[in-house]
Formats: sequence, structure tokens, C-alpha cells
Amino acid sequence: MMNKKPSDLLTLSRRRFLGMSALTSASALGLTTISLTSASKAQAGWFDRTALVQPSAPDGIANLYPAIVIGSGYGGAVSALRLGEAGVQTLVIEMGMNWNQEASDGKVFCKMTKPDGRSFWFKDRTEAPLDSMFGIDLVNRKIERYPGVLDRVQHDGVDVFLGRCVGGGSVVNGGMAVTPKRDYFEAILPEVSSDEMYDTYFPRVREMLNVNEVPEDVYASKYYLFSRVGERTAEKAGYKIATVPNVYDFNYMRQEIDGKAEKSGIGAEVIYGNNAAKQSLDRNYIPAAIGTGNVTLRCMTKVTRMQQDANGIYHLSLETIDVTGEVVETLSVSCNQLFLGAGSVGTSELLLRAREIGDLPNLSSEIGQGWGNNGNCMLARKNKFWDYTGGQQSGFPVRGIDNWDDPKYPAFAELAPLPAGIETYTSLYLAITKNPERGYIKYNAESDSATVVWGANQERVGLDIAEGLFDKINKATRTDYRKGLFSNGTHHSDPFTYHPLGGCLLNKVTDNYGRVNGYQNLYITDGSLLPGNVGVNPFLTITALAERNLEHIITHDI
Ligand code: FAE
Repeated sequence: MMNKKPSDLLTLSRRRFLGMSALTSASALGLTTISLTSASKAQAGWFDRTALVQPSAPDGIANLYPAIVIGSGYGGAVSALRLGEAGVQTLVIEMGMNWNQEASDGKVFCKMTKPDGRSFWFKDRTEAPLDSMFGIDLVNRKIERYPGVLDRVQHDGVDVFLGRCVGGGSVVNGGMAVTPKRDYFEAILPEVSSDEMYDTYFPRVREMLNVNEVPEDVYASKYYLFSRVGERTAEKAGYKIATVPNVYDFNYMRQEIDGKAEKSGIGAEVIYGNNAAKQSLDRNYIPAAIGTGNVTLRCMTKVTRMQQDANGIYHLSLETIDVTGEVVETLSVSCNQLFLGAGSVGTSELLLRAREIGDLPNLSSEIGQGWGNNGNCMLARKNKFWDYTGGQQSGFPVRGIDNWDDPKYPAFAELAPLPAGIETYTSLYLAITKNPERGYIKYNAESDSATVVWGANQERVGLDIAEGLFDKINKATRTDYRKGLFSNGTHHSDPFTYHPLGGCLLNKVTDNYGRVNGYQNLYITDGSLLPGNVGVNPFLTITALAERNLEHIITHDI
């Protein structure tokens, strides 16, 4: 960590090591409850496969934890580590699986080019956003239903992609670790000190996640031809190119390129998990949290309901599933302090349900508002036939078109890979447009679930910005859009987002540090706090804000 003494660094790496061992042995034994105690008991051969470890509980209350964290994505993982370090006995509840066990192919995760049940959360067929190859249905495949790492949930007008596993979105994302532009950050979060964020919390997170930039020799390889073509064509249109840092270790990628390590980052291991050098949360924050000895992780377990009693204790109803999705156990746990890290839609759903069915009736009417897709839209262009983009491509993007300050077509468009195995002459982009539109999340009593509502006209605003930007490239290079990659027959995807944000906005649903208005000891720590669009890929901002909020909460409330 920044400004840490060598002894602190040693403690952190020792904790990580211990936590990693616990995660690995739990995975091998199929345990859903993971802690240092569970690991040592398992090694001694007498572990109860499912029981939650119960810290000293006051009389009359079963399974009372000082703190519970819901979700193990960025917000949840930061909360777990910082609470554990502060000596607070903490239970982390995660609905997805702990992925540490090799399957019969010798790999933990499957490749994008050869997906199986490990790819998607209980689906019969994969549902990648880019869903055809030159009009032929070659991308998505039939798979067996299994608790795979990535989920795609259809809402009203937009599909939302999410990581469903220990580590949440960190396991499935493209690793792009982008610090937002400071003036934009100050505009969207005026009450958060940007000095603190840019001097302390962003650097802390970059260090924790081993954020690094692609070295020139790696970028010069054939695996980044697509990116160099993307740069060149954008520059012809007068656009500025930004370097995009990543949490994939590019020194390791160099070994892959040199044939000294098996292909992973350059071998299509991204959105269904990465088997090698990506710093997802299950390789840093989460094992370090478990390694404090104060954090227990319960996976394959969903929080379905949250209530509070007259003494202010929170009671949670839980359902644990097996790999077929069948509920094998229902149980309840309680806590003094409750941290919500279930992501933008997950946290909003839990709170909307609690408010609507009367479990937590004093929750704000602002819950569900201010939701945004971070301006996401995906588009494709075809290049001239001499502009090869390469059949083999790195899965980790490292450059973006920075047109954010343009008043007409403001966007940050990452140069995304299309590792098709054959030459496609295609440039693919995930554009983060400065779309000011906001949708909302509503609770549906009949289905007992939350739905994001996003209008076609709202999506159009983002698409118009992106098309304005790429029209200019097409004009400058005398090229056109590429059709045939999306089943809708156009050059852009149907509305979807990788970056759901908002629903429980900071300083609306909570105070300036994520304390939920109307209730004590209830906190939000994830992307639901952020106002719908942060202008860049969001996980660095989510994580740094969680670090800031947790530091304040631990100092003042615990
Ligand atoms: P998140 O990471 O979604 O974690 C929430 C966790 O809560 C999940 O593990 C859920 O399974 C769990 N959960 C939800 N409901 C419950 C419940 N009721 N009970 C128990 N557990 C529950 O939330 N961002 C970037 O900055 N750079 C990228 O390159 C990038 N690429 C992406 C690519 C893909 C394919 C996807 C899907 C996302 C990408 N993102 C990227 C977005 C990023 O991963 C996302 O913003 C963060 O993961 C959100 O962090 P949160 O902590 O809010």
C-alpha cells in the first residue's frame, strides 16, 4: 500500500497467502463457508461442510456478527478487508461461486472462444454482446446450466452484464483501470474531496490492484495490431489517443508472446475469467481480508431479505444453492452493522424490496433513481483491406479515443479486441458516451425483483454521440461501419451495459460517506452510489470511493 512500511507490506502479503490457501482448499473440498478456521479444520479433516462459524453472540441471538457485507465485488471486497484489518468479525455473503478449482481441462476458467457451463450464470446458451460473425451464428454456443461467472439480465430496454462469483465484476471485466478526469469527477461528486481521492485513494487502489501500462515492445507485437490500427485511423480524424492502464500484468503477457508462458491474456481468457495474470479481487483484496483471520466468506448464498428489530440489529434471510441452482439450505444471520456491496442493481433491489414490503419502511424515496449505463454502446467499423487487425489479439484493451471534452460528440471510446481467430479488418469499440440520460430501477411485487427502466430514446442519445464520433473516422479514412457482428443487423449492439451505475446515489440515498439515510449502521459501498456516468470505465472509481468511505466509517462509527 502507498506510504506503507515494509512490515505492513509483509503483513499484507502474508495475509494474502493465507487467504489464498483458504480459498483454494475450500474450493477443492466444495465448501461454501471459507475462513482461516475453516481452512485449518478442513486440513485436519473434520470440517462441517456448510456451517457458518459463529463468533461470540449475545444471548438469544443466533449467528450474530458485528458486521456483514453483502457481495464480494469491488465495494464488498474493500469493506471486507478494511473491517477485517480493524479487527471486526465480518461475514461476507456472495451468491456466486468461489473459483479456484481446475476443471477436467486443467483450467479454472474457460476461453471466450470455447465457452462451456463455466461461462454463464445458469444459461442454456452463451449470450455474448457481439453475437454473430459476418451474419453467421458462430459466437454463442449451447452450454450446460451451471453457476458460471458472467450473467446477462434482461431489463426493460437494456440488458445488464454482471459478474456473479467471488470477486464479482473483477473476474469478468476487461481490467481497464482508468482514473476519471479530475474536472469531471469534481462536477459529478462535488462534495467528495478530489484532493483526497487523487492524492490518497486512487493511488492506493492502483497499488493494491497492480495497475500497470503496456510496455512498448508488447504493444508492438501482433497481438495489439488491432489497437495500432484503431489509433492510426482515429488520429487521421484528428482524435486524441489515451493510454489505458490495466490490471493484467504485461510482464507476464510478454512471456506469453515469447512462448515462455501459456497463452492467457493473448489467449481469449477475459470475460469468462482469466487463468493467469489478471489482478481480480479473488487474488488481492479478498484473500487479504480472509487472511486477517476476522473475515468469513459464505458463497453460493443469496441474501433475499433484510429486516431490523427494535434493538437496531439487522436480520438477513439467506438461500444457499448447489451447482444445479437448487436451494439446499435457507438460514438467517444477524449483524450490528450491515454493508451493501451487491452492485448497482443488486443493492438497489435489496433496498427497494425492503422498503416496499415494509421491512425497512423509512428508506429514502430516492432509491432506484439516477441509474445510468455509463453511456455504454458497442460499435464496429470496417477498415481498408490493407489495414490488418489480426486474427489473434490480446483480450486486454490498452488504448482509447479521448474525445470527452468535445462539446458535440463527447465520448471515451476504448479500442476493443475482436479475437476471431481470422482476419476481420474490423475495429470494435466500447464507447463511454457523455449521455446525460438517466433511467430508474423499480420493484415489481409480483416477481419480487427489480427492473431497470431505460428508454429507446435515452439509448439513442448515446448512440448519436458515438456515431458522430465514428462517422468522422469513416469520413477521414474513406471507410464504413461493419455490419454482421450484431444479430440486429446493424453496426451497433442492442442496448446493453457492462457498467451499471447508480440507484442509491451518494448524498441522496446516503450521506457523504455511504451511510444510508433513515437507518443507523446501514452502509452502501458499491457502484450504486455513483451518478449514472463516470466518464471512464468505473471500477477504479468504485474501489477508491469505497476505500475513502470505509476509512471514514471505521474511524467514526466502529
Ligand atoms: P459487482 O462487482 O457487480 O459485485 C456485486 C457482487 O454482489 C456480485 O459478486 C454479485 O454476485 C453479488 N450479489 C448481488 N446480489 C446479491 C445478493 N442478493 N446476495 C449475495 N450476493 C449478491 O459490484 N469496469 C472497468 O472499470 N474496467 C473494465 O475493463 C470493465 N470491463 C467490464 C467487462 C464486463 C464483461 C463487465 C460485466 C463489467 C466490466 N466492468 C469494467 C465493470 C465493473 O466490473 C463493474 O463496474 C464493477 O464490478 C462493479 O463493482 P461493484 O462493487 O459495484
